[in-house]
Amino acid sequence: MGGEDLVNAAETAERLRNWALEAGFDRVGVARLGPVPRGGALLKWLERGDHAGMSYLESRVEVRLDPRSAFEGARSAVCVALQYHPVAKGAPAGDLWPRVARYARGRDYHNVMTKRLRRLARRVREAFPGCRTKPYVDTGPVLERDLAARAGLGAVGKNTLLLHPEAGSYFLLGELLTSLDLAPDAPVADLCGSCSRCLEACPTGALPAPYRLDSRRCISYWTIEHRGPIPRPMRAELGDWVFGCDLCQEACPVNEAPAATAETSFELPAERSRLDLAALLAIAEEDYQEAFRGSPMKRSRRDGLRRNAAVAMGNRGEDRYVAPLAAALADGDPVIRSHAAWALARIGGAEARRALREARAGEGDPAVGEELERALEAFDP
Ligand code: B12
Ligand code: SF4
Ligand code: SF4
Repeated sequence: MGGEDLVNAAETAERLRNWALEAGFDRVGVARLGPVPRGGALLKWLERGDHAGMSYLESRVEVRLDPRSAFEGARSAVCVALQYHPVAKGAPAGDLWPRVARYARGRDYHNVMTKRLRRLARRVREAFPGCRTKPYVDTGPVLERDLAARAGLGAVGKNTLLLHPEAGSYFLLGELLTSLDLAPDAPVADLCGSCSRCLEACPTGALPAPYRLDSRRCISYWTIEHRGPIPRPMRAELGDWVFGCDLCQEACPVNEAPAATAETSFELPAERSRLDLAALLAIAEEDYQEAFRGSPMKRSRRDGLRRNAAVAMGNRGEDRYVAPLAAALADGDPVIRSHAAWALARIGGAEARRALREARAGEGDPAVGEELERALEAFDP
């Protein structure tokens, strides 16, 4: 690039940065597209099977390794961050909401951020006719943290999340890929140093080494991404998390005073906050659609959330959950019946045992029958 081009690249980047802030993002950075410096880490991650059942991550690996191949002429990215930490200090009340990841309590960030990125893209194309743009929020074959790190939005932490020295890690990422030449921002220096608090705080060993997350052990993976029954040995490890997990962020010193979101749509809506574990376990399709309209929790689907509620109740081990779990032994969904049986055995007591015995007598599904047998063995080993 000649001197004049460099000035243009810097001026254009500055305009786009301002427009991204005007579109409603908290922070913005610019990266020049090119091969991912630690691309080998992605290949190793996939080879080891650390992506668990998320087979979509195996596709378009060449774009993940070099986002220039996203489209013909792709050159730069405007990376954006939006905070989601709730304004209110402390966990929300109830037995359900403190165990729903903070990012997921309000409106779906994909919708909020994609809308804003599209608005930004229109503005860019109007100002630079012929320019090509592509917005992504989780939706594309892009290593978003790597790209955002290159754009100076933070440093990758040992928990694999992007950390910002002042804003912590409770923020979401998106990017607008463009064919424009933009002057890049400088990266942020490492923030972890000798700290390893997140590795110690992860209750399931899903962070077996710095910068490596094993999805096969991650609560976030099982509660959000996994469909169908949860393998029995994993159930006890999920604790009472119903959707996602924030433990490796809660442990992180950069989150000691995290920047709160100005985005009111990320707050837990009052009507949804009335739901508790028992109500979620029994929620009917119509009520589910009403309660979770526009929520990212829909990713788990109704059956996934109900399954997770049963596991959480079992792991909380409180007698008050015996009645709702006993009722779930008659549910139409065999996965719910199986997980309710497991949870009742975990809580124990005469009532739980009676409910399991009754259910075993009338159970027609062999897989659920086996779960009921196993559950009863916990009482009569
Ligand atoms: C698949 C996925 C998951 C999976 C796997 C997570 C993972 N760590 O990869 C599961 C379901 C477990 C998950 C969980 C969560 N996720 Co998620 N997830 C994704 C997704 C779609 C792809 C990630 C991916 O490609 N992973 C592949 C691996 C190989 O990438 P990587 O771990 O980043 O590896 C790179 C670096 O670690 C680095 N590296 C390797 N070695 C070394 C060494 C050093 C020294 C350094 C500096 C770097 C380094 O190089 C690698 C290659 O670039 C992204 C969106 C996207 N398209 O990027 C969101 C994304 C990463 N998730 C996000 C969030 C919010 C979460 C949760 C917090 C949600 C929750 N509360 O439950 C948890 C956090 C768990 C965690 N500790 O990461 C945000 C993160 C925002 C941020 N501040 O970092 C993203 C970016 C979504 C978004 N658009 O905002 N997620
Ligand atoms: S999200 Fe939870 S389970 Fe997953 S790595 Fe972090 S602390 Fe471990
Ligand atoms: S807890 Fe410590 S090691 Fe882990 S990401 Fe935060 S600063 Fe890094």
